[in-house]
Amino acid sequence: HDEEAAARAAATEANSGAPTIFDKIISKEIPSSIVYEDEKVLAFRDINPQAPVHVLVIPKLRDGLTELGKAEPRHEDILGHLLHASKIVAEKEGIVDGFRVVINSGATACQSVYHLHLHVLGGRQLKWPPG
Ligand code: IU
Repeated sequence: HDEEAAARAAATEANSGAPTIFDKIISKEIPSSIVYEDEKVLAFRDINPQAPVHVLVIPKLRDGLTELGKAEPRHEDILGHLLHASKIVAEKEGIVDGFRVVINSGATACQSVYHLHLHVLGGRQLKWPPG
């Protein structure tokens, strides 16, 4: 499949340390709709929203976290920080009573950008299981 080949090519590139588009979003070279920001993380609206609220929460420093599957013990603090930031985003967006946090890790899970990101989804009735 072309889509899978493209995802694998992106994964190979990212794992070689190549920057992703999220670096330009972090540096604000590419504008985004920022929902929350602190010294460690940035949360911005997904350009292709899958729900009324669809926000991506990312670490400002990738530090080898191209995907969750590459996490190491040194990443524990940032992983916790990202999860807590997701809750802050849900609160700010008015969906804290019902929302979903998703991490796609690897091409098989349809990860397309190789800089770890949490998807915060809500604002409608969500279905289970996801596709
Ligand atoms: P994924 O888990 O790697 O598949 O998610 C990547 C997401 O990044 C996806 O939902 C895209 O719509 C989103 N995105 C974005 O918000 N802005 C961009 O410039 C690009 C992708 I490229």
